[in-house]
Amino acid sequence: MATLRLILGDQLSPNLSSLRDLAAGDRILMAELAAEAGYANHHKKKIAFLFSAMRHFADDLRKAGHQVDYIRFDDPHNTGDFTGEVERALNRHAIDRLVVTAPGEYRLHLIFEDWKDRFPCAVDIREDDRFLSSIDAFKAWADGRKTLRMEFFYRELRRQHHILMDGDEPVGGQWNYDSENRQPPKEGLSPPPRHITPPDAITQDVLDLVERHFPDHFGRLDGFDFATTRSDAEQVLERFIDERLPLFGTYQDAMVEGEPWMYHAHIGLYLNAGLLDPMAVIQSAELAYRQGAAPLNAVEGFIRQILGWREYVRGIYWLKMPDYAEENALDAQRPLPDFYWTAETDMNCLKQVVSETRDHAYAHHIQRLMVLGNFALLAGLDPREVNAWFLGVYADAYEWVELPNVTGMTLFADGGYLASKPYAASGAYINRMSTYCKNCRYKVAQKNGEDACPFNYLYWDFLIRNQEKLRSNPRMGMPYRTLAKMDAEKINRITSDSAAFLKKMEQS
Ligand code: DLZ
Ligand code: SF4
Repeated sequence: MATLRLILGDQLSPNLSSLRDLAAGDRILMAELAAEAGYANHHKKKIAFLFSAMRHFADDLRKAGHQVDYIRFDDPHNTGDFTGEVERALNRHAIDRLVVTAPGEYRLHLIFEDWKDRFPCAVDIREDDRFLSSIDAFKAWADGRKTLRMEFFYRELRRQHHILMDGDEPVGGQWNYDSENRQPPKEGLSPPPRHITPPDAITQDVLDLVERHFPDHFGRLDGFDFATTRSDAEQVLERFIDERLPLFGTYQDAMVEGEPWMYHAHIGLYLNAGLLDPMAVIQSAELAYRQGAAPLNAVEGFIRQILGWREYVRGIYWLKMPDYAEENALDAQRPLPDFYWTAETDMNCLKQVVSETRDHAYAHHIQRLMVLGNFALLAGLDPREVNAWFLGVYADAYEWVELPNVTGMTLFADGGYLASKPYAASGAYINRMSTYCKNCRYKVAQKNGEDACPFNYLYWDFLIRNQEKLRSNPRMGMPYRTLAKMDAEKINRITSDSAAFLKKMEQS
């Protein structure tokens, strides 16, 4: 009798817990599945990336002498979901034990737990220990705290893993250097090109398959240049550390029309699929600082995203599911407007960011949070629809990371559990941090009327609509004091401009 080891599309790591104690005669199962490709409107490039990375990973396992059952998407016997494929594998081989690393999404957690009763063999679901904090450790940290703030969790992990520490003190004397970051884009800013990986024969096959089978999915497939192997992903990382990390911190929030990558690493998709290990990435960045190749504000800011934020949102996800997916604290009900799919809108910031998302299955964090997310928050878009969109369109998105970022951080739909205040902003923020406004049909300096930037009146309309829920938030004191001083006529103009804009948006 042998063990069947199931590996999911985002578990492409040789040190995966389900691959430990691999013995001669064991079978590894990987499958390209309709259910996984179809539970969200996944971007075509995301599907192509995962299928190609899965095929490369399977080839590496075979080269290392392991027996892999790899079920291709167009295999006529492919049942389309994990349960069906495990069932078929159990019928093909003499198996007495199924081993799988815990999935990254709650919907699969429920299905995998169900297997314990369903299948005749033993089912061993192992911890996913590719993270720097376990789910149990996060729960213990969260226990008894009323609100959870990333900054304190991050400091503990810095100490625990001895990252950017001088003895017991943070390097440089501060934990956080964001005061030196977040500069607006400078005139003529020209980030160095990122590393690209031309498609090999495996990727080309997958691109043809995705073109044939997923014509209606969101996004463009042409120009696919993502890494699909560990070694290529490492090259992407190396090139980022050498060329763009030094200015990453300074310009991490800046948005420049026609520059989708800026000084960002574009490694989230590799980390989240298992092609890069978080600790190795963190250590490479720290080494760059120790060798004087990158400044502390950049390195600390970059490491905080991985050691702090990424671990923290995962902890929140597993702490709060399944209820977290239903949260809608601001009772937002408006359907997602079509322009999130088509990019057809006169608001240039949204047009640019949706277009880049469509072309690359990527946008950076401020484009997501302060353009797409900010609009969704101000317009009161339904969190379920906004979550479904973010889950599909980004190559790095899985529910464990997407849901807390959208429901908690972006939409304040958890009522302030994750974020201390809503990230609501008027057009002035987008104008300061981007080059979008100068090419926009709307006037960012205008507050009301036909030509006014919609973010301007929608911002105040949001505060008016939600004052019962938000006024007592200490971090919202300033805008509510300003609102209290507004005369009735001004408030009338805000609400009527907003109503007219939103009505038109719903009708188009
Ligand atoms: C996202 C995704 C897609 C598009 N396709 C597959 C697939 O065909 N086979 C597979 O094993 N995994 C796929 N995935 C990743 C899974 O959806 C992912 O493992 C879960 O969402 C848990 O994070
Ligand atoms: Fe966006 Fe307003 Fe600027 Fe236009 S003017 S790009 S809508 S922020």
